[in-house]
Amino acid sequence: MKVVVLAGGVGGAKLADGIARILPPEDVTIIVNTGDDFEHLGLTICPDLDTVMYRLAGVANDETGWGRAGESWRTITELAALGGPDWFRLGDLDLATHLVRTQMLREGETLTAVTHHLCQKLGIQVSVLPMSNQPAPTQIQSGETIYPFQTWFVHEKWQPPVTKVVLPEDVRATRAVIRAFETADLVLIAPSNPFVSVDPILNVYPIRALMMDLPQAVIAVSPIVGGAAVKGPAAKMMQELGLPHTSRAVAEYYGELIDGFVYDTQDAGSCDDLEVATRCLDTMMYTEADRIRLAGEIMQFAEEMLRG
Ligand code: FO1
Repeated sequence: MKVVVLAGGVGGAKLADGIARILPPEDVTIIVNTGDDFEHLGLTICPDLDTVMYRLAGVANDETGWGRAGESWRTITELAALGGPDWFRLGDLDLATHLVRTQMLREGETLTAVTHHLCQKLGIQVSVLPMSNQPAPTQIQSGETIYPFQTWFVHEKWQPPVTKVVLPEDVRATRAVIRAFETADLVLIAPSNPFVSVDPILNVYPIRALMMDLPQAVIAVSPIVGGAAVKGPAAKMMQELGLPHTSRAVAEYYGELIDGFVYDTQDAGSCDDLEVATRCLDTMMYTEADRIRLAGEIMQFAEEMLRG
């Protein structure tokens, strides 16, 4: 069964890893949000691509969820001593990724080609695709102020209340992304932030239309457990955007886009009367074994759905 996973951030990377560990590599494509990307210190930084690649390569930093395991901070420490900006923490190993990516982009390679190169060097066999080769920066409007995403998320610690998530116009999917949707039997929306990890992917033309039209099944996994986000600002944003911060509200937010919805046992009973098929599972992924178990249970749910 050919599976496409829409992923951004930490939760997305974990489910992508679980799926990658139980299916043949040629059947798995991870489509990653690039709305968090930005230019910083002259480097092109792609946090969600890196979080997904590092997790798939087994070198992710489990404490922070981003960056590399076993990281050192000599360069950023000296950079700060020299008066450079150190609000966005760049580790020494992580910097190597940004340097290689920036150099290859400057030589005219596409972000898709750069990502493929990095995946090969990191020993990743599944296909990891940026949603687009064009810059597609997400901005956060808070009242009269519009923040670049990383300024809001890291520098302001996602505290400014969100009035609106501002997504770019006219961003187009790559041919590889379109082909992945056209050959997919199943599309999984990972437990990522619906507004700043998933919506930016759906905003890329023609991804939302492909997901609505193609006969394959679409299953979303709730990033909200017990009324809170497992990690990050999703629940806070739901409140600020006037939505209940519940897993049910996530299912309703995705609406007709999804055919199935996976939510956590902590919310058992809250989604039973939804129109879409639902499955109540332990969705917490603390360990690799958790990631493999959950991926298997979701695939079983999908197979039952596809068998009809
Ligand atoms: N998130 C932070 O909260 N603080 C940081 O200093 C930080 C540095 C960083 C460096 C590289 C990278 O790939 C990600 C990094 N992140 C950091 C996470 C980043 O803000 C992502 O956009 C979030 O994980 C949301 O996807």
